[in-house]
Amino acid sequence: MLASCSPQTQSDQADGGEGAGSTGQPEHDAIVRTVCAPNCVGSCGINAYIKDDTIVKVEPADFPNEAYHRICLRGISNAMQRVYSPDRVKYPMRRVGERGSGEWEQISWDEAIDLIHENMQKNIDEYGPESNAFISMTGNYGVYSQVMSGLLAATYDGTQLTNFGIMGDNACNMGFLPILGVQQDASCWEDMMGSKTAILFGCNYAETNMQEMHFLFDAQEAGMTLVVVDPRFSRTAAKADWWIPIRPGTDAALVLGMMNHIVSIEAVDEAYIRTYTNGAFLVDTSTGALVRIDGDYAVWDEVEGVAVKVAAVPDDMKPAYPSVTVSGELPENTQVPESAALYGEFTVDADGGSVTAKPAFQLLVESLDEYTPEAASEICEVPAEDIIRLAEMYVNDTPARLHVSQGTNRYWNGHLPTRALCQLAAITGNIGKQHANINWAGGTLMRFLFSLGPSSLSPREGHGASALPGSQWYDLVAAQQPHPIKFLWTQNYGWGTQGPDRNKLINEVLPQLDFVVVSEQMMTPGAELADLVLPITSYYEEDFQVVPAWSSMYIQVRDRAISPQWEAKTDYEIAQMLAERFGILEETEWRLDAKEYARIHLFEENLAPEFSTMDFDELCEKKVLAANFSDNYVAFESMRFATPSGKIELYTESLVEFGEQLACFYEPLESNRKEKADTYPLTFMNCRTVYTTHSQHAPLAWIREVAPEPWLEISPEDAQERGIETGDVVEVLNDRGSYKVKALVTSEIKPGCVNQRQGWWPKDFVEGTHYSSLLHMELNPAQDAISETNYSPYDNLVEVRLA
Ligand SMILES: Nc1nc2c(c(=O)[nH]1)N[C@H]1C(S)=C(S)[C@@H](COP(=O)(O)OP(=O)(O)OC[C@H]3O[C@@H](n4cnc5c(=O)[nH]c(N)nc54)[C@H](O)[C@@H]3O)O[C@H]1N2
Ligand SMILES: Nc1nc2c(c(=O)[nH]1)N[C@H]1C(S)=C(S)[C@@H](COP(=O)(O)OP(=O)(O)OC[C@H]3O[C@@H](n4cnc5c(=O)[nH]c(N)nc54)[C@H](O)[C@@H]3O)O[C@H]1N2
Ligand code: SF4
Ligand SMILES: [Mo]
Repeated sequence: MLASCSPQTQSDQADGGEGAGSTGQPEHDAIVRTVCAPNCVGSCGINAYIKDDTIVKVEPADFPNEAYHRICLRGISNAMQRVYSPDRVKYPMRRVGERGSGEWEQISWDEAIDLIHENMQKNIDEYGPESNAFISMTGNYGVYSQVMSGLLAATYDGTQLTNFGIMGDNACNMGFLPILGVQQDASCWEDMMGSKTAILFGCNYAETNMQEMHFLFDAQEAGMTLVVVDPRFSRTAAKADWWIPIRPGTDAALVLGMMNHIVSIEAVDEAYIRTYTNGAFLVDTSTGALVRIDGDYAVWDEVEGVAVKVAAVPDDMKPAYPSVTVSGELPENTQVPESAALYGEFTVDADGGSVTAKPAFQLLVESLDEYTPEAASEICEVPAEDIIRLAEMYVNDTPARLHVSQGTNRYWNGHLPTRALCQLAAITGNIGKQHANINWAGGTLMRFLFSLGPSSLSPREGHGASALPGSQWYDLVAAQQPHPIKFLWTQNYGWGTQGPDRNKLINEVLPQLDFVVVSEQMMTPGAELADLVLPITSYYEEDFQVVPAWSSMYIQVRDRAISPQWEAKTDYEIAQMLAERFGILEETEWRLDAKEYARIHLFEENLAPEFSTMDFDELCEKKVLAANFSDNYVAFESMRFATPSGKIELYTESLVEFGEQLACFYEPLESNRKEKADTYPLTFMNCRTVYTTHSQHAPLAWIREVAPEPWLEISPEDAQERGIETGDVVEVLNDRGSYKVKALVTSEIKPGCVNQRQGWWPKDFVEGTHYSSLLHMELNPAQDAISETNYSPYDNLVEVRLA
């Protein structure tokens, strides 16, 4: 296929070019602006210096906002070492020995495509098209790589296994959704300058958003106090003004304790609660349902002494996420009167008869009764006086911002901390406020993916995917339910290291699959278990890709810097080859090259005007362009919400049956206070490390120089009890499995939990064991009611002993 956007090479008399050693630059024929984006949040722009079709150097590329001008050791090692690694998948490889035996034969691309076609067609004929299943993950932030499973499933009426739950990033989303009506949002990083206080829950930005850490430093220098809540003295905690160690999985209790204190000192913003939330809405105390009068919501008018109606904001006046655009004045009947009660109990003539009702905020206050700072302290192991100090800091040292991220999200109850934080921000009037707000994720990445509607993702008219929850894929395949699944094709997914319960995967799931295809850059632990492995281009070889960012409001395009290595192809090209083999290329959108597909289906048809109004040609020419959000974007600025009422829903009617109508706390599934802890007393966390993005960089030589091997972080107290010293090989075990690793005894981790940095491969551990064998994938019914159970890799009890 032809290169798409004309390569923006600079012929650079000014800074070097052939033989211009005097500038300090290596000899090069061209500098190509491209993007590094291995799901590390950054999406750094990269200038790749090319000599004889080989990368000789990379450096940060210019950005319209120089605050995003950056690069890191992972990015450099990726360009210089991963691209040229002997472990790249070089050719299509067909398994010849037993699965996993490592015996392969090289085949041609034609043979590979024939094999896929033959297996898919056989399944279509014998079991129906949905027996062919597809899943993509996040290894490449490029849009095509992330949506490829959806595009393929839609083309061949196959099963798309959704990826958000099994990815493990969905719990914070499920904290946001009920109360704010969107899965995630955050003010832009620039908004931090001007904050007086920032409180981070489960965010290790210094390692996982290292590219953004300078925004925190700048704000601190300008007077912001940084507080980090984390069971570990993380790199971010090390830079904080105050580190608050917490028992894993208990942040919701801490936040409920803060709220209890804030209510008791009357520091809530009543006018804000009345106007922007459903706090004044009456709730039928016998059923938990919101009171309706003539179908509208109701509030108690304290001046008139009667219940009055409040209408929901009409759907067309709410922002349609991922867009934030709203128009029109809100109708009078949607406004809550200033005299609406927030407290009390009333008898109300509602639809269906007379009921006893209380304002939702009254119920919220009552729900906090059991979370006095002392009671919360007993749960989360943060001293009560610290909970009080933190609460007072939050309401007094303003503007104060809350950040939540994945550390809290990886427990079975992981949606609850975010829910509680949204509630805390709402009752103190902080949502939608500059330099304040509740901030979770943000940037363009998820917005862009969520703004691709059916027309963007349906390359073949009249055909479509059927979705099954990826969080259940092991069980569904193992049981061949709700229908046979015989073929699995994965892209962009390191499932050999990144998934749960390795023993179940190998013993119960894979045997049910007749044919497994893995599209990969490297021979990963997942690829090793496949029947066919397809060689995929690196970022530097892709001919065209659209790359949003989780960190900024920019979109970038990537085009080819060097020729594809060996026989690598892009996921897009492979899909085109398959369409041709099925004889449908010309009748489907696969006939378009990747750039034209993007122009029409990713941009013109994009559901969010913030993206659809971007000038695609200008984007291709400049390679980086801001999406059309406001400068210094502040999340929820419109103060309209895509919830049923159009307001912040402190009270969620649809979760009454789960007892989660208001933020609450329950112990993690495998809490270190439950009975199981008698046998397996330690919470097993697997946080990220700055040295690798998931499984991608861990094997690279330059990374190995600074992070040569994995280790298990364990506190001196827990180590001493077990006679463990730094360097000892230990066995980490539970009822699902075990693995062996060297111990690192460190006071940087709270007693009662241990941490294994994630991303290492089985071959990095003693005897080829792997921590994924310890991890469960239990479903959570409340999460399934909101969206889809989140994989909770830190919610696993283990014991550690000398091996
Ligand atoms: N270098 C690097 N960067 C990455 C990635 C990578 O693999 N490597 N991965 C990217 C991806 S996909 C993601 S999802 C993000 C995730 O990035 P983060 O959201 O930062 O997630 P984690 O590293 O899982 O955890 C953050 C912190 O939460 C703490 N923590 C653990 N349990 C709890 C708890 O119960 N309460 C609280 N308050 N804190 C807790 C951990 O000790 C850790 O320091 O990082 C992205 N950035
Ligand atoms: N135990 C445990 N498991 C976890 C987590 C955890 O904390 N602990 N974190 C979870 C989280 S938050 C996330 S986001 C996931 C991440 O899970 P993954 O996205 O699976 O993680 P990676 O290791 O980056 O693997 C991606 C693979 O995609 C390949 N790849 C890169 N570019 C392309 C491309 O263009 N096409 C194709 N076909 N392949 C490509 C890479 O070579 C790499 O092997 O892991 C989850 N799993
Ligand atoms: S690995 Fe991440 S931070 Fe490093 S250069 Fe690449 S995108 Fe940037
Ligand atoms: Mo993630």
